[in-house]
Parts: sequence; structure tokens; C-alpha cells
Amino acid sequence: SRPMPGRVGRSALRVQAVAEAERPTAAKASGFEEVVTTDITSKLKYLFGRNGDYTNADAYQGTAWSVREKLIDSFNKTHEHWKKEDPKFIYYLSAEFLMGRSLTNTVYNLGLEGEYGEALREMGYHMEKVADAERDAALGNGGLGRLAACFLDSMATLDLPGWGYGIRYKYGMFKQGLKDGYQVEMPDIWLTKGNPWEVKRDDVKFEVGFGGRVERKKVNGKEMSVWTPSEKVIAQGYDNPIPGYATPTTSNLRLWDAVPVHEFDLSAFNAGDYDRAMLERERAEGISAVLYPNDSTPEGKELRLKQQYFFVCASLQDVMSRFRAVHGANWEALPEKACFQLNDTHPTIAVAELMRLLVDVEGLEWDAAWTITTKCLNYTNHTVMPEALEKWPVKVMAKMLPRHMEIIEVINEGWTKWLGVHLKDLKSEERAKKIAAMSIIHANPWNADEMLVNMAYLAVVGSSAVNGVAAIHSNIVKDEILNDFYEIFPSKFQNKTNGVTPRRWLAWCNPELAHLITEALGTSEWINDTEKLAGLRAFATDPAFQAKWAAVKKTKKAKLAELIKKIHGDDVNQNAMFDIQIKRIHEYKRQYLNVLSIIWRYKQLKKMTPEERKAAVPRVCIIGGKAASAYDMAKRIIRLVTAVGDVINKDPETKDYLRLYFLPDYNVTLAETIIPAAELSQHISTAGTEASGTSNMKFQMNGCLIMGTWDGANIEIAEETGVENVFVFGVRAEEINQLRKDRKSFKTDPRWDELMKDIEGGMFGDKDYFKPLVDSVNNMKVGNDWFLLANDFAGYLAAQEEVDATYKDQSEWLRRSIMYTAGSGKFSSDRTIREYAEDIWHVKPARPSA
Ligand code: GPQ
Repeated sequence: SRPMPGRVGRSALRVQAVAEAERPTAAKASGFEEVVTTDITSKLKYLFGRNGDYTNADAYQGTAWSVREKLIDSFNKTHEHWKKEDPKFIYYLSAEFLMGRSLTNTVYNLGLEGEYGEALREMGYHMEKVADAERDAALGNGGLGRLAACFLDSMATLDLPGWGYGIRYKYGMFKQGLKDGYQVEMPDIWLTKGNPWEVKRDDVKFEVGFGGRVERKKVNGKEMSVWTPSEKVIAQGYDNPIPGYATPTTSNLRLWDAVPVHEFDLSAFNAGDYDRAMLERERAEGISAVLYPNDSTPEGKELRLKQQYFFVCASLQDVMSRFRAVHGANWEALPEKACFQLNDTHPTIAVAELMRLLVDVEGLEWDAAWTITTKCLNYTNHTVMPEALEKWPVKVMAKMLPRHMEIIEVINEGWTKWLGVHLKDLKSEERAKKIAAMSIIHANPWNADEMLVNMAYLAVVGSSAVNGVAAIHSNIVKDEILNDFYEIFPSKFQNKTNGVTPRRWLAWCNPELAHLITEALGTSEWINDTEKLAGLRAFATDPAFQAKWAAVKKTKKAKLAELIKKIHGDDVNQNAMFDIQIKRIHEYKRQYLNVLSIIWRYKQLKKMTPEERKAAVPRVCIIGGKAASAYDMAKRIIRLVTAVGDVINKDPETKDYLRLYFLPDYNVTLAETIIPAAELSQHISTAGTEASGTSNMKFQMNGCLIMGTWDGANIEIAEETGVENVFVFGVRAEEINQLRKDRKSFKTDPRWDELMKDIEGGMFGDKDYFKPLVDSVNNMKVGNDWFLLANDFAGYLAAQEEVDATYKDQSEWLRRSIMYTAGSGKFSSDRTIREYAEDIWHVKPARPSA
């Protein structure tokens, strides 16, 4: 049981306690920290066999295993309550959950920072250093995976009965290193020291089959399809409790590990065939071994489809077995108790799997099963990139999942037949064309001999609701990507603008700013009611408040400067503007455009006299992000960043005015240090390409000004912050199709041509390696510069000048900074989740008593 009474009641004090935890001297003993100290040392003694003389890493283990018990108490209470109430549940199916670290988040969400902070201090440790020993749970690539993690935080905080379901990858997102300025990839070995944040469930195991054949057989007098897989594995469940904030609710993320059906083939071993004895284990464990390190481009490997089916199959069986335990075989009622959100197309095989379980296993009629399936499922689209819309070759699907392929064929027959009737008023030729264009199974446009299963079409046909992740993106989904479907089912399509959790991304990563906000607003209620941040607008021009606001930013910049020093060995000017772009490296995100503007700035500084330079706004530019291992162009962009940095950072004439650093191994934890320190952040994707973006929201919350294109959630952020406070440039999405067609209307700029010559001429070395980069944006060649860098370049430089001018007027800069945080209320994932719960899931809060 919890050592402190009613953490709900204490929530208002939480930020105060955060500030107190920063105090150097130990707070007066309250008695609780003694209990905690004893608990931590006892964990170290009996779990790890340690006795005194602990490192920070030891202290982390002891603390984490102690906190785990509080978390499990809360988990058990919540689930006892939910079992009794039997409310409708939302299950968030996602191939990725980018959780990051858990210790600080758990301690703060549970309201335990007082006793744990004090206990550690008493033992001679500091919570921040102890927390630093934890490895990130990096079971995701980028935005999509982190969104899933923020959603879990909000679902628990809002007391919504809901679980996440995914894969317990043994190796998560690769660790990125730099060797001579080039990206190197290393495995993410995150589980070796045990994981205090998970509970292995020995009683939660399901069989998952692959391959084999399907036969029509009479079973109990009824004609049935019987699938006999050629391969089977066991999905072993692990629970990862998810604590809500300022509530007794702790929900769950259930992750599946793949293990062999048979422990070990002893007869093969005895016969001397050691390899065969181990074969089954290796094949099974391979399924949950590694996260595909791709962001939005699907990896067309069979193993990936295997992973997708593996976790979907186990999750659906799990939900159905819980339903059956309470409601028996009353499957018509399933949609009243369970709904599933498909996080992009990765779990879309759920459409066929739910049909299989209902028809083949439970013996329902096809039409009844279809009604249940479509009522239970909903689909979120996260990208407009055509290469990211998953399509599996029919051949691959038929071999690995023969029964599912049959089911998809039957679904498609019914669907195209229905379309024929629905479109009866069209001329037959037009109708045939439309039906072909909307068929779930269609030919590969690049290879007419190959048939593909279009997973997005399957998801739309099999779901009740389909949504995009920002207003502009949802419009593109309706008007372009899935326009045919939208015209037939307009009411199916919705928008749910993304959000981020204000706990991790403001309150916990920036306690200094959190404290200041709480002091100004006179309440910490903004932590779960971010609309209250609007109250900060009243302080935007108050010089005393601005001074405090600036002081916090300075503290956070000092921390980032420390990190830069640790990684690169350089001292940076802490009075310089910290200008940041952190996200996956992708051509559409245009890190290259950022580098070009930095080179241009460097060249301008070089031309100035020392006197003139003194009037320039100094900048420390930071770029971070991983390139997918097979994404050659992205890797070249990273090398360009490091090469340009090598030149700029060493130049004695300019190094006080401009620096460029690539921060390797960008991840959730690094973001928690970088974002609070940022003054300007870059969100400069080609308009119409970034579905939403979510780091833009995190920067906004932390009072960081945005340089952005009219794309994704930038648009809504600008609306909430005041468009005049945002640095906006570049073409609009509506103009792009025309621009791409009509090459002649491309804007060119002599400054652009000059930079291209500089790179080609070897100004940053490696000119052969950089040649493909130069060629890729040479817009004189048809098909090149797809992301319109040349076209947006002049506008970008003009916007950069506006940034400098604004920075020179610090009180104006600070006013804007405060207005950003004040305008960030909409972008809490609490708001997003409330909208999903009301408009799509129809799930209601069920809070256990404290
Ligand atoms: N996103 Cl499809 C990913 O991070 N990975 C993916 O595989 C796909 C999308 C991102 C998308 O690029 C961002 O614009 C969104 O903000 C994010 O998903 C969450 O919706």
C-alpha cells in the first residue's frame, strides 16, 4: 500500500515538491524517507546481493525495484476495479512504443518524489544522477512510437480503461554512433540488467501459427475451414504498468515475447544434432528479436509481416479470452466491451485475424462476424508518403498466412460486389475503373505480374473510423490519399490532431519552468488541464516575469552546453541563440535545407569585418537524428552536417558567432535535455509531407520559437500561438502539385547556385560523397528536388533574417516565448485522447477509489 495518504490530494503540491527537490540541503525528515531508504537498501541486498558502497547505477536498481512495488499496488487496485465494473476497453495496437525512461516519470506520476528524493539524498545520492543510470526503452523509431507512449500516459491520467499491445523487442532502436563523421549503427542491448518496469505473466501465453495449409472439413456437421500451420510459436505476455498522473489509475502496456513451443529438442540433441536441437528456439526468438529501424518506409521483409501477425494474433486472443470468461460466447456484445485502434497499417492484419477467430474458431456466420469486426476496429493513418503505405505481395501473404489470404479474398469479393451495386449509376467503364482502383487486392503498378494486398484499403474497409493526425493531414487523406473511399464513406473520416503528454514534456523535463508557471498561475492544475496555460498571456510583457522566464531558459541552456562539452569537448557561447532540429533524418524533413542556410550564414560572417561581426546574432546550431540503415541519402546528409561543423567550429574568425554540432544517438532522454534548452526549433518539411510532427508541440510547450513551413501541426500551433509570433516560410501544400509538374516556375537563387558550387568544389571535403546530394536537388533535371529545397531557399533565408532581428529585441523574443507556452494548451495528448474516447472509442472513465 502507498506510504503517503491520497496522492490525488497532493497533486497540487507536486510542482512545489519538484522545486524543493532541487534544494541542495536535505529537507527536514518526514519519516517516510526512512522507510524508503530501508526498502532501497533491502532491494540491493536481497535482489542483487550488494552490501553498501553503491554506485549511481546500483542506487538506480534499488530505487527502481522499490518504486515498482508501489506501481504494482496501484496496477492491482485499478485492475480489480476494472474487473468489477467491466467497462468498455480501448486496446491500442501498435508495432512501436517509444517509452524512454520510467523511473522519474513513475515517481512523479505517482506523487512519490518527496519521499524518494529525500531518501536518496539521505543516502548521499541525487535523484537526477540516479535516474541517469536507466536505459531508454526504445521500442520505436520516432514520432509514431512516441505518440503511442504519450497516449498511454493520457489514457491512464484520464482513467480510461485501456491497454497498449505491442512487441517486446529484445533489441530496440539501434544506438547511433559517429565514426569520422559517418553514422555507425550498434545494437540496442537494453534488457541485460533486467527490467524493473515489467512483470512477466507466466499464465498469459498464446499460440501463434504460420504457414501450412487450409482444408475444408465437416466439423460437427458444419462445413468449416481448418488451418493447420506448419510452424507455431508461443507469445509470452509481459505487463508494463502505466501510471496516470494525479489519479489512482495505473493501466497497462502488454508486450509479447516470442518463445518456442518446445523448450528444447532433446532427441535431436541426443542424436548429436545440436543445431537442430536449437533450431526451433532460434526461429521463435527471431520474431521478437529486433525492431525494424525504419521510419515510415515499410521494410518489405517476411519477418516484418510475421512480427505484425504475431502481436496481433496474441492480442486478439487475449482480449477474446477475457471477454469469454465474463460473457461466454456472446460475441455480438464484443463491440460493447472492446475496441481496437490500429496505429497505422502495421496491425491491419487484425481485420482478417478477428474474422478468422470469429468464423473458424468460434463458428459464427460470416456476416455476423463482419459486423462485429468492423464495429471493433478503427484505423489511424500517419503518413502521406506513398512508399510508406504498406502493400504485401499476395504470394508472401498466402505462404505465411494462407487462411488470412483466403479471408482477405472473400472480404474483397464482398467489397467489390458491394461497390458495383453502390456505383450502379456510373457508366460501366467508369464503374469498372473505380472498382479496380479501390480493390484491396491489386496489381503492383511497377510489376503487373505481382499482386499486392493494400493494407490501408483493408484497414479502411474493415474499420468504423479512419483518422489523420493533424487538420491539414486529415484533409489530404480525404482529398487525395483515400479520396475514393472518402467519397463513399464521408462520415467514416475524422481528424484527431496529435498531442504530447505535458507531464514528461514540460512538468518533469523542465521543473524550473514548471515551477515558474505554477507560481504565476497560482496552481499546478495546468499539468492536467493545459488550457489553463493560457493564463500566462497576462504575463507575456511583464518585465519581471520575462526576467524569470529568461533565467530558466539560461539554466536549461547551461545543461545542454554541458552535454555538448561532454560529447564534443567544446565550450559554446551560452549567450548564443540555441537553434535546434531534432528528428529522424529524411529528405522530406529537409535537414539539408537547414545545413545550407548555416553554410550561407558562415559565408556572410566570413565576409564581415571583426567590428561588423560583433553586431551579428551568435548561434549554436544543433542537428540530431537517426538515418534508417539502408537510407543512403539520409546518411550523406548526416555526413554533410558533421563535415560543415568541422569547418565552422574550428574557424577562429567565426567560431564565437556560429557553431554546428551533430548530437549522436538522439532519443527520448536526449530530447528531455535538448527541448527545454531550445530557443529556436526547425520544422521545415515540404508543405504537405509531414503528417503532423509532435516535437513541434514539445518545443512550443517549453517556450521555444518555431521556424516552420505551413505543414502538419505547425499550422494549428501557429493558430494557437498567433501566426505573427511564428517564423513561417515556403510554398503552401496547394501549390506543390503544380510546381512539381511545371518545373519552369521553380524559383532559383544565385546564393543557392553558389552553395552548390561550394559543396561540389570540396569546401567541406568528401566531394565525391556529397555529389549525390548536390545532384538530388538539381532542379534543372526532371524529377529531382522532389522536396523543393531550391524553391523554398530564398524564403528560408529571409525568415532566418527575421529571426535574427527578433532575437536582438530580447523583450519581444521573450514575449513570444511566453506566448508559445501560453498557446500550447491544445497540444496536450489529454485533449487528443478525450477526442478519440468521445468520437471514436465511446469509452468512459472508470476511476478506482484512492
Ligand atoms: N510517423 Cl507512417 C512515424 O514516425 N513513423 C511512421 O512509420 C509513420 C509516421 C510519424 C509522422 O511522420 C509524423 O508526422 C507524426 O507526427 C507521427 O507519425 C505521429 O502521428
